[in-house]
Amino acid sequence: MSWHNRLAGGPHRAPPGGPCGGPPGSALQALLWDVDGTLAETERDGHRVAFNQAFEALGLPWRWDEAHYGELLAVTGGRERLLADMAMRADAPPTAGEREALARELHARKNRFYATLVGDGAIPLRPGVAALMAGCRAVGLRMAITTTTSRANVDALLRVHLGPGWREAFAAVVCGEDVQRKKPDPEVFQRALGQLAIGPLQALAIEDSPGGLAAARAAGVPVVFTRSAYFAEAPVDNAIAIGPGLHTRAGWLPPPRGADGPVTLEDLRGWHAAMAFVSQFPGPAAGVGADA
Ligand code: XBP
Ligand code: MG
Repeated sequence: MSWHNRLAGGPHRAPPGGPCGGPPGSALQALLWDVDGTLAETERDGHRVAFNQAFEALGLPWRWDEAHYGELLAVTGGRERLLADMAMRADAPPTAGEREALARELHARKNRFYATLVGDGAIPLRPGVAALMAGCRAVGLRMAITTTTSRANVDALLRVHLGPGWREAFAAVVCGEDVQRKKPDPEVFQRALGQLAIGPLQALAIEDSPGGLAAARAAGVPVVFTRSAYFAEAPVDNAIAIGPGLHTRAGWLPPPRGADGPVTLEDLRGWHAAMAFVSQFPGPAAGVGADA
């Protein structure tokens, strides 16, 4: 049975007990933010556009339309995505070495175009994101970035929307260059948990893609799934809550209590506390973090 079905069914509501209703040690201590698709719709309107600019700059006839890019998102990592696409093209360089070199050049150029694009403010934060971040900061709940993209790309996006001091808002920032294996491998989450010195059940990941969800779950971290444009219809299982975006409580499963309005930290705490009593999530002792 899927997560949201279990929770929507009601029998697994958290009984009174430890902090937040869960067993001792499982109270929410940090929010782990994905970037692409979660903080902003950067894939369709940012990375894809910039990849096409890079193709054009190198005189290549290749262009990725929205539908094809959606298929390519099954491959995480921009350079890896280029290699996956080349593997299917008759007009790609014949040797692996040449394809590697071309992918590196294209990826570097793509990132420069991407930085210009987001630096111009062309891609806003998704509605509800800034308010939820502010809510976390107001009560001192720690936040981290857990992403497959590069630190430079995160910086380009967040300095526009949160200011040049954006880094101070996050207790940890773990990016693509910090890991050996990108999502859906759990490494990015394991590193973030280590830096925060917490166990996986003390964290909550906000993700928009099945790959990101799988990565978090493989690290034992519960996930709130905020659907992005590319994953509006994707089958999602094993998230503690699934909804259309953080800007509204409408359409979320399980439904948050209270009147309509944006998703709040209290809503996240409610989902997180209820999670502790669903059997898919073992007790805190099973975690991989510092207190495991
Ligand atoms: C994001 C990615 C990245 C971006 C492009 O996944 O898979 O590859 O598409 O960025 P997530 P780079 O949102 O799960 O972190 O070109 O820097 O890889
Ligand atoms: Mg994402």
